[in-house]
Amino acid sequence: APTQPIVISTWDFGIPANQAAWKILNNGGRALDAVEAGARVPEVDLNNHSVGRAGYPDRDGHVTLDACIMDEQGNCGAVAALEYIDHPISVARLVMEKTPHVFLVGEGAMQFALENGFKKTKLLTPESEKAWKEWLKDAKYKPTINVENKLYQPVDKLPGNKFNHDTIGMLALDAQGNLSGACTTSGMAFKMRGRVGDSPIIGAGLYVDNEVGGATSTGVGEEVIRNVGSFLVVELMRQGYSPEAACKAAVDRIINKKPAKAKEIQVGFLALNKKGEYGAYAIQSGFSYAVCNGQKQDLLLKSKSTY
Ligand code: SD4
Repeated sequence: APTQPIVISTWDFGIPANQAAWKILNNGGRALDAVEAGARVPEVDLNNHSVGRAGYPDRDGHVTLDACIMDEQGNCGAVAALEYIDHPISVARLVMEKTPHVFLVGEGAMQFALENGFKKTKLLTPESEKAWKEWLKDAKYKPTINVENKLYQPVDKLPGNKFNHDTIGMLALDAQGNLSGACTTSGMAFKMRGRVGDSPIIGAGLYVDNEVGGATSTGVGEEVIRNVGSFLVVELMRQGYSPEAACKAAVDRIINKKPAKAKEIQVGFLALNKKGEYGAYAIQSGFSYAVCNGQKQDLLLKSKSTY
């Protein structure tokens, strides 16, 4: 039976991303095409320092990108530590569609992208370089929790927000009733060279099961990986949890294992089920998400949180 399409994504920069996805969904297009098109928006937004081009570099100054994508048949593709390519989500999709593999990393991922027509592009912008050099001055290498809604401000107007690490995770349901998801990030700002977070890891940063729903995450990836967060959220929805209740249970899992540490970090989950119901939950306040459907294309909601 035909369903009402919907697309949801993490953070305020999810609004323009959703709108790109919506153009496809609203024309009867496939959720997979929608999430790819949506994720490509922040990937080239030079004001966004946590996804794609202009993302903050690692602590040695290299911008390294992580992304994954998953479709309604359970196919998936991922790239991690990809350098010099500004649409990692599209490379991830090609890994899914054109190789026998799921996950390419580093040099090999870049080589695959170049062989498939992607152009080598400098991803470090003067602004991001400046933020990195600022950070180097008294680098404590301690990521702090997000300060919401500051991502569109120039770096030098972001005191205390230089370690921001926010990812776009997007989930869509199309008119055929099929679900897909995408997740793309430059990872934790000023991370160690070679560090990979949850975002490109199927089951951690993203998971989609077309019978049940999809989930994605943002925040400190290490905690999400340890708890296989997005898979957990989907499995809880399978057991009958609402999207929000499933996200909360996954957050509780993280908090209960390490209560002291959890007070200092942010993790947020976002979920969409097969009926088009959605919800989110985060450790800390300040996690927002964007919802776009036939009624409204630029809705921004605040997630509930424990702290
Ligand atoms: C990561 N979760 O690399 C990703 C990016 C991030 O808020 O930090 N998102 O850990």
